[in-house]
Amino acid sequence: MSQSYRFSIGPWNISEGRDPYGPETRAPQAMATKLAQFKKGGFDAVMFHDDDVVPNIDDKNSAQVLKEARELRKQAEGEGLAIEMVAPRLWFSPQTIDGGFTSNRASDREYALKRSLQTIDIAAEMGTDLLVLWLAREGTYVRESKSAARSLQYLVDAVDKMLAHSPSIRIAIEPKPNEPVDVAYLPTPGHVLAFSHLTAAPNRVGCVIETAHCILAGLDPVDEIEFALAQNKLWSLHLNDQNGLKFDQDKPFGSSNLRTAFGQVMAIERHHFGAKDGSCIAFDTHAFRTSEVKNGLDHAINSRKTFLRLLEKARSFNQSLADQLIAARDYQALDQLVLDHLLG
Ligand code: GLO
Ligand code: MG
Repeated sequence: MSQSYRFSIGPWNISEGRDPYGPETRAPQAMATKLAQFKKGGFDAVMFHDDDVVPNIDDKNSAQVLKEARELRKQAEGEGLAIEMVAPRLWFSPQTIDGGFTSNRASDREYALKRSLQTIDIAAEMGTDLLVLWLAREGTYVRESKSAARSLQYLVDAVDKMLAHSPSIRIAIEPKPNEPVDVAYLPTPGHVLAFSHLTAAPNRVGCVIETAHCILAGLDPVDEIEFALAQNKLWSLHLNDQNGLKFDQDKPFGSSNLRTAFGQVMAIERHHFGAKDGSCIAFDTHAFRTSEVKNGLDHAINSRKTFLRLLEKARSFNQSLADQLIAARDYQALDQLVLDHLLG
């Protein structure tokens, strides 16, 4: 029987259209309105930032934070949605303008750790063992401002404290080479997986791979996905697309690089991504600035549709013919076999 996949989505994926050069183009939607759209759109689970769960999180005490987490869990489950993961949104606060874990100020580093430990408590309250760390500001704008070796040690120390805080938490780090920082400390899946082996529990440190982030690093997302899957270290996926080395575009899956999207689906299917542990496929995509509120989730719905169509293509691909062409080293014919299959 064919494997079925679980799809997830974040409330931030219904966004207001703001960019660095202009304000919002759509009115903000309430969490309840967003959750109500997700199941209908074909999604099984939700990803949350800690401050999606608890707005103004820094103004609230621990009991209040956990109470709001329980309430939102109930609300999501009431809509038929599981909670995939929780992530500390460290890049918004005034204490992390120089990075959190790698900031040059000890008080900022303490803040980042405290918030991450609290996010682990939120995750437990919401019934997930997956903490995602997108290390948005852990890097530099000025090379001489920090040391890479010292920053690496700061990151190991922080992750070790998170692992010690909960014996069951799994930490999935989402690498991205740049934006918002000029140069990030864990820019690629290779860096993340090497990093995992420096921590106290390498079996509980893995990665999230996002298509666009691989392209921004000049890497092929297909190979990056397979690299992590081969090591059982891919615990979530952010499928989207990106047109070359520009600003982070979060375009719908397959919309710029259809053949690479096919390759990603082939890798996912070949390695049975999520079959054992229920890992989700998320579409970390955004509406175009011109989209109206009523079409504000179409980018993700369309991404899922494209994924499912490419899944049919992956399942109907003539692999035995491909294998014969590979054995004969007739890569020209193999290339055309893929194109004909996609076009056919
Ligand atoms: C931005 C990231 C971001 C994360 C999300 C989860 O480039 O892709 O969307 O995936 O905040 O931590
Ligand atoms: Mg992402």
